[in-house]
Amino acid sequence: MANPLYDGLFGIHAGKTTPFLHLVDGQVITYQDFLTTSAQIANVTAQLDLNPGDRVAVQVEKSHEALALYAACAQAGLVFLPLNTAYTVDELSYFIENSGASLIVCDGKSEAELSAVAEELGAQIKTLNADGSGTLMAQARTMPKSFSTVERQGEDLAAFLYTSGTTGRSKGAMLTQNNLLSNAQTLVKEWRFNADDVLLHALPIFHTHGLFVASNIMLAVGGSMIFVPKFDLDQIIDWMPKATSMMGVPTFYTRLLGDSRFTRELAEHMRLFVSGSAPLLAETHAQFEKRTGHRILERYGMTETNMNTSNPYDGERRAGTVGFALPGVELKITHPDTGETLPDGEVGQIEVRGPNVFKGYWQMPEKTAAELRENGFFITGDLGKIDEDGYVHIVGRNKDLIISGGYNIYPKEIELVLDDQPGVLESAVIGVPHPDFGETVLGIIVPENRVAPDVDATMEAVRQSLARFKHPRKLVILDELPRNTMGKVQKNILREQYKGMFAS
Ligand code: MCA
Ligand code: AMP
Repeated sequence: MANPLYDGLFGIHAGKTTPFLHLVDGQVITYQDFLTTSAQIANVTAQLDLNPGDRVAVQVEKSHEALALYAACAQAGLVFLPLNTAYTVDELSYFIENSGASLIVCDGKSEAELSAVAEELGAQIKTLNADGSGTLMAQARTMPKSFSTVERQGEDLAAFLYTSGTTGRSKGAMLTQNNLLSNAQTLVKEWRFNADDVLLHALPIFHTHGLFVASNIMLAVGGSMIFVPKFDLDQIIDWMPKATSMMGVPTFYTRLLGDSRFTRELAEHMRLFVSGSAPLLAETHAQFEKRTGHRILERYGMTETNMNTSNPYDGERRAGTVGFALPGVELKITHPDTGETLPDGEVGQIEVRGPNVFKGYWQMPEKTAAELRENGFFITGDLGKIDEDGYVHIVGRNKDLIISGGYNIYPKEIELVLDDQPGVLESAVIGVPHPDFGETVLGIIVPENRVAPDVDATMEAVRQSLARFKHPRKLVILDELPRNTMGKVQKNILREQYKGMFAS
């Protein structure tokens, strides 16, 4: 094949006039419309002199043109680098510089600030707004409607997704064409998707879940998606009768359960509800079944690996577990110190190997070597066990990570900002239970000389540098942090102490 990812997900639909995207304003984008737009965008990248392997950093609202930009990158052999729309200019500058992006595509609202960054780093810049306006599409519309697909191999890079680290520096996870394509094809089979499926798509398209799981699956199978710009209960409830399936983070399901319009009748015709990105409480699973008669199918994945495990489509979907390793994926539980495989039932670190596992972190060989073993097993940083029936349970994390509403937050990144503020001696950031987001961020600061620092000014500094979803929902002042004999901050004690802070 000339370009496995493009051919396997997009090229196969050439000439099809069946719907691909149903937009909430009633517009329908057929497969051929979509491919025409993506070919026109690919022609723009050629005119900008981009070469295969160049990175395209994209921070735009969800739209059909934004998805077509992903297809265009695949067709032109470019590396697609989607970025959370909540990121601040500080955060973006790092990603753009670290990836060496040749082209930045951003919303018109960010153009002025990002132009300065682009100029400094020698990148070109185009705009794409939520309604499709902006300089990218203005140029694309003048371009030929077909593009000669650039030849690529399965091992060539298709995307970078940045994932933060325990040191506070984000790492660019390099995903190959094969990583993405093989996982989508596996999931199509496992979850029984077919061309008649209509997926209710309310996830953002800048992360694995909304882009490489939801969108790639529907592309692989030739189905359609109801493309909702963001999770909005009214729109979800309005559109659900037209869908067959939905994918979401646990917050989607708890919010639906909190709305009396979400009834058994509304969900009756649905074929499948999938949950992932964060733990689904067994209680939510049970409530959902009671309300709708459907058992949510929970699966487990990571940016670096796409999807690793899934509960069975047929067979028992066991609450509180993430099911079994997907076909082609090997999963083992190992001792965190020795790396030896542990017997079933024992808790250890989860390691995975398979065609889904990424190639490494961009320009970070030491970090790659620390997490991706030479034998191909990736150390996930999640702690788990395999029960007597083979179901995988995630029981904790061997990494300092908070997952809020499906977004990952690395405390170190916030602590670095807090520690820098006047009057702050040191800080600890922890995740505590939250009824809507699952977990939320709590910041604990220790003042210098026991004089309380200016909390408002400290929060303002956080706002300047970090995306909203990372902001501590509260800052608590403590005289000192609990430490063990080695001097390490005992976050478990703090988590226990503050666990009720946001309880419902
Ligand atoms: C928005 N806000 C958040 C979050 N989202 N705060 C904490 N955690 C969040 N997740 C803030 C906003 O800045 C705003 O602040 C307020 O909350 C409301 O914003 P709004 O845009 O209205 O958002 P929302 O409706 O509250 O959003 C919640 C959400 C959204 C729908 C759950 O976060 C979402 O779509 N999450 C999905 C994330 C996802 O796709 N994760 C997959 C990653 P203020 O209150 O000040 O106005 S991929 C992954 O994890 C792996 C690979 C996997 O296995 O899938
Ligand atoms: P990310 O960095 O966005 O790739 O997030 C990956 C992390 O999300 C995993 O390492 C897990 O800690 C977590 N995760 C994903 N799916 C699940 C799930 N179903 N249950 C519990 N944790 C999950």
